[in-house]
Amino acid sequence: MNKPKVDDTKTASKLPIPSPFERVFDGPLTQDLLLRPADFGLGMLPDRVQPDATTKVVCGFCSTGCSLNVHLREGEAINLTPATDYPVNMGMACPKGWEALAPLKSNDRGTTPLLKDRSGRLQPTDWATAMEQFTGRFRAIQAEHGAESVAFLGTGQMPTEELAFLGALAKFGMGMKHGDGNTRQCMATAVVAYKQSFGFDAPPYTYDDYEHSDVMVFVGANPCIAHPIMWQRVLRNQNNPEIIVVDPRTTETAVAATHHYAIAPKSDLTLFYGIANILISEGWIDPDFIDRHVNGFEDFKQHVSEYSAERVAKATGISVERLTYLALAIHRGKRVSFWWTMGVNQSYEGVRTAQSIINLALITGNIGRPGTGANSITGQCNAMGSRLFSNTTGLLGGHDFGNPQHREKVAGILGIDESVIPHEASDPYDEIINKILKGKIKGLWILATNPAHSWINQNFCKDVLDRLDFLVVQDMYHSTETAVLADLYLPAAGWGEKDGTFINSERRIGVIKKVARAPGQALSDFSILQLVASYWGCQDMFKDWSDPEAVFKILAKLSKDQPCDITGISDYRMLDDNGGIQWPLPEGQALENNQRRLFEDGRFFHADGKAKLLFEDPKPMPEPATTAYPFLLMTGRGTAAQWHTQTRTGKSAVLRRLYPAEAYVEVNPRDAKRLKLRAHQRVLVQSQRGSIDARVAITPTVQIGQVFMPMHYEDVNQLTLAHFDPYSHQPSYKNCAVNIVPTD
Ligand SMILES: Nc1nc2c(c(=O)[nH]1)N[C@H]1C(S)=C(S)[C@@H](COP(=O)(O)OP(=O)(O)OC[C@H]3O[C@@H](n4cnc5c(=O)[nH]c(N)nc54)[C@H](O)[C@@H]3O)O[C@H]1N2
Ligand SMILES: Nc1nc2c(c(=O)[nH]1)N[C@H]1C(S)=C(S)[C@@H](COP(=O)(O)OP(=O)(O)OC[C@H]3O[C@@H](n4cnc5c(=O)[nH]c(N)nc54)[C@H](O)[C@@H]3O)O[C@H]1N2
Ligand code: SF4
Ligand SMILES: [Mo]
Repeated sequence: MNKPKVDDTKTASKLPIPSPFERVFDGPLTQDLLLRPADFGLGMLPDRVQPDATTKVVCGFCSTGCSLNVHLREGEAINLTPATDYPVNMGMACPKGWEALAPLKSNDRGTTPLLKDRSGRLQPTDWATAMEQFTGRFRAIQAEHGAESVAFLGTGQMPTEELAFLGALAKFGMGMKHGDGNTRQCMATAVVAYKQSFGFDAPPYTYDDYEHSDVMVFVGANPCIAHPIMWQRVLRNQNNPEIIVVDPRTTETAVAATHHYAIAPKSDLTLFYGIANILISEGWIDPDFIDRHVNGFEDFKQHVSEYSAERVAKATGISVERLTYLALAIHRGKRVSFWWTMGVNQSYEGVRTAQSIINLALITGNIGRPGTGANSITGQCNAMGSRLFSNTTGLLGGHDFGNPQHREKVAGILGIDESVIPHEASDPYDEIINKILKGKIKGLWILATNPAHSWINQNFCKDVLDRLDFLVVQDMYHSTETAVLADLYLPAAGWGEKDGTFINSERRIGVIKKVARAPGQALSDFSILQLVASYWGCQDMFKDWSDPEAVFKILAKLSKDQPCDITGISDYRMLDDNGGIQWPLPEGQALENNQRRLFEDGRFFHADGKAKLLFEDPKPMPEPATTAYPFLLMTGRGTAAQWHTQTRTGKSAVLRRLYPAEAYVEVNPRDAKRLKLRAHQRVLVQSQRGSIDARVAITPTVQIGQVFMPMHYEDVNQLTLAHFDPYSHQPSYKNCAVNIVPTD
């Protein structure tokens, strides 16, 4: 593999160690910081770490949040091993974690900013020109079309400090009203479901719950592939648990489970209403818990009474006996936990489906005790940081833009004029795309996400991005499907090349550190944000946002008195010394237990302290299979070695050996026989929106009439149908109609 181009004058320096964690710019925030080489050096490691030592860093891929021991020589990472003394992974890591350093050394890393020339080619430029262009063009667009005509799209893969900086800079500093992130594609449904049901976006569990349960129900989740180290925690369970997997496909997780419910796609809502009906009619519920802690039971009971076992069996394809068995298993379990992921969230009725799972936990009193919970598994390493602190849908720190007291509090703590805080949440991602289409948004800043690959109905998405007057893309690589569309590309440092914190699935805040130099002139996103602030002229607003740790302390202040209060966490070192810390930890509370779950006192976050049962009738699938498009296409994760759009995992030779190089479509043997398809044969997979090449993989893991494609291959989203949950606006990636045509 080629070595990245590196500017020797900059990488040769071994700077003194000024503070425990990275201090990129320690001088005043002026444009001459461009001349300061600090961001290009090393030596920003915790002061107690010797240059030839080992330091702990949380993994930057999935939300499990494993800790990795990074081994250093002369202050620079040479390899890593999973940490044995971290409460999350206990010495384990999946292939992505083991290979986490490999993607940093790739010859398509951005080493200078790139600006589109008159002929439409991206040409190298310097940071000063890049910043002048960026701020100049965005200001010009705003002057002509109003402040709202520029927007941003962020990510769940940058540290919380950078996300908060981005959201605050864009909205309070640059006057943007709209910004969203890739967590819309991922967690929005869980966020809305929790907010409505519990009064706050609050996944209640701790990973120890995997080990305490005696019944675990996984819905639309494939942790063997997507969260392999969480699955290891399941395997450590000593209670001989029943593991029930609800998934149309016979996934690796379904095979490892004790029971697999291969339901018809998108029949989950009906299934769980049916199960609730059985539980209620059999008296297999917890009336005392309901009475004290839950609102809406009588209406819910009435609603589910219409879901007879026969009706549910017909809709789901699950026999009445097996439905009864599922209810009985939940009833018999002393500690029942429910887990869900994208098979639920990515749906046109995802919020109500997530709530149908939450409702089961509530009516059976399976929440707030070890081994229980209605538990949404998060996706990306910092999806939760983005949920609480990105300043997009919610105001910094889990606050509401619409709440005047919240605006006053945030303005006071940040020392900013309250008038710069918008009174409404941002438009969601799909609306931002619509507004570009309608010409209302003309400038877009995309950071650490790759929508030209990952957004739903890709051709449309690319057409829309093409309409922008100015597209800025900030990414580690200049080669991503989105970066190549940019008018201005900004080279970013990635995980391992900067400091900050991530919040994992069990609300644990963990530290990432700079253990490698970013190539060439690539800067941490944090530094790029400082530059933008400076060139925009709003650097005074961020004078206290001097480095990631300073921002962490500001965010802790903002969290005061919120359910996610972390005022008791003093600094990064405290996080590091304790194996990460779960929110909440208010000031004055001792950290007695580092495996904490929410709702142990039965108090939820609604004003009356009670949770709500929410429900609604299921809707028909918007694009069912037809004669012309006879298969239902599901998409999702392919292997533990592939990460999303593959910009990072695709760079590791080790990982590349662990998955097929070409896109493939999984087809049931009976369908294959009927269509006379051979294994590995080339086919076109066609939907009403696109037609893509793939190879056939014949496997009984998909049901007849259904096919599956991993999302990691570039073209897959050309097929998907852009439709969304009405409450969460999350795309429904896992259901559209396709046809398969052999081409050789
Ligand atoms: N290796 C790897 N790990 C990852 C990621 C990655 O890209 N690669 N990405 C991370 C991220 S951001 C996320 S969000 C998570 C996603 O983690 P998961 O949600 O576990 O992964 P998916 O494969 O997207 O979807 C899970 C399952 O939903 C099923 N499904 C589809 N339709 C339905 C339905 O109607 N009902 C039910 N019950 N199930 C259905 C699919 O068959 C699939 O097996 O993984 C994280 N971990
Ligand atoms: N068909 C289908 N599509 C899907 C899904 C599905 O199940 N099916 N799942 C959806 C889900 S759950 C998700 S989360 C999305 C993910 O979709 P994306 O967010 O588009 O996927 P990634 O490949 O993770 O993109 C992250 C980008 O950020 C860059 N990057 C990484 N670290 C940094 C950093 O520190 N700074 C900067 N500036 N850049 C960085 C990477 O190089 C990469 O280009 O995909 C969604 N798309
Ligand atoms: S399970 Fe997730 S956090 Fe752990 S090593 Fe793998 S990708 Fe990293
Ligand atoms: Mo995700």
